[in-house]
Amino acid sequence: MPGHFRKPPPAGNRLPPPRPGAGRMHRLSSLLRGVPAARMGRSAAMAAAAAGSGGGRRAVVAQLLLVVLQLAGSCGAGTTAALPVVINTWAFRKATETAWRVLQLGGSELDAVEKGCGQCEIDQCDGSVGYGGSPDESGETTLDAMIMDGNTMEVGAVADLRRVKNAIGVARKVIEHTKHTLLVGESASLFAVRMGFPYEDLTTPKSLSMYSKWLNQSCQPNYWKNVVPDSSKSCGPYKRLEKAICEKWTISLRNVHNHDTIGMVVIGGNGTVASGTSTNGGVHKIPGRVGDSPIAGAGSYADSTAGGAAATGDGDIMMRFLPSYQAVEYMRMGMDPTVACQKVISRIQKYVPEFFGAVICANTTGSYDMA
Ligand code: SD4
Repeated sequence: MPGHFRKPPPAGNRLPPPRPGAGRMHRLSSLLRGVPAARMGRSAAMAAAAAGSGGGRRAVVAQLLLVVLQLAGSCGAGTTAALPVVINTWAFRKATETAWRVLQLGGSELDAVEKGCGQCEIDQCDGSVGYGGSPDESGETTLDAMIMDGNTMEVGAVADLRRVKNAIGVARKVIEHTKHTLLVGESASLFAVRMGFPYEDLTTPKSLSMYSKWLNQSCQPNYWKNVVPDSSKSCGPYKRLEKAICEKWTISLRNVHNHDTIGMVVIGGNGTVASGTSTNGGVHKIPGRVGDSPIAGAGSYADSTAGGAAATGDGDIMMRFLPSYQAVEYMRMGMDPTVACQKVISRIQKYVPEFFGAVICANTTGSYDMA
């Protein structure tokens, strides 16, 4: 709870204390829906999209950045293009290049996704990936990540991972060394330590200052509803309000400024698909909250017989619709990535018109797009 900064885990689960101190790009293409790239004044690696068509509803216009690396050929929305392809959400170009390099050096598609997203964990991409970002209500940074092999349909994922930086690396170990799919919380951290990952503090001066600022502004905004004291005015601890007010779908705190999960899809030269995500979730989330990113079919999905997709945005909403799974299924039915992505977003908008989020889609021929 607010005010109880970094409460230690229950003794039974407690981990040892943190260790002290502990191709060249042949074609870089930008995608754009609605606005010519030349007018954007951004790097050619980036694209901006007007997210949300909304059919007459107020469109949520957001800058969504997408980076693509592709071997050759004419790239772009709905076109058939050359393989391999590395595509990821947002302007995390270093992550894209890292994944690309892995492929060039003969690594697998899964290796490329792991190292590409891992690069963002190191770089703390936009503060929304890796350590030192999105402190929860107790001030702690926790991580969600997943990785999926589109050949075997194996998934490895971790959620609410604490005190371990390389979340997608741990997710990969879930595939390699367990028969499970998703490990969570303190137990995921114990697993990570067993797998040889260092145990480190994920707090930084920046995350501490975000946390103090939030406490000083009466814990606003937060994710509570139907509680006393009134969560729109004061900090907790909260109790449930006996007579809950029936609320409609509400837009959560996330918008373009405070969420930038990396979601990556890699299509190898032979059409093998792998995908993954990594994030530190939502700022000031309630401890224990897990978003869409580590959930197969929500955060990302890969199927070498159809394609891959990954999502970024308001995970509390997105995970209810399994957008990545749905996009891949649309591509399996023969829809091109443009239509697949758009249909997924439209379906969510039917229920939550002001929802903020995006999906990237790529099929096994190397066509890609986003909505
Ligand atoms: C989540 N989808 O945890 C993630 C956060 C995010 O861009 O920012 N996505 O809800």
